[in-house]
Amino acid sequence: MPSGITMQSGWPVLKGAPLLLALLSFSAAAQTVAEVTIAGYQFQPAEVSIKVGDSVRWTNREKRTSHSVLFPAEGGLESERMFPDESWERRFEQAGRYDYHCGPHPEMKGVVVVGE
Ligand SMILES: [Cu+2]
Repeated sequence: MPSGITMQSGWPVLKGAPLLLALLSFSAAAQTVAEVTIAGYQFQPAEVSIKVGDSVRWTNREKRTSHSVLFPAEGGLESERMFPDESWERRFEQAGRYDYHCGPHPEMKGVVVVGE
């Protein structure tokens, strides 16, 4: 067993406080991830508001239809095609309004609003 680690109740317990503090500060600085579900040919919610540095994760919950997320204002930047139960995540580094739609189903629309 590595030094500095003891077993208590079946879980390894770290003796050193510095590592614990490092873990806590890491989680405090962790970004927020807003979840958007894709189901019934809709983005739910269709509008999400986040802060700069946060991410949005889209997850396809259809039974058999694949979808994507396409941002026409950014040269058609498009996600991978998401098959059922797959997801795609994007981090937003700049404030603004990001309208998007599904690649194969342009009538499916959504928007990400990124605030300072
Ligand atoms: Cu679609």
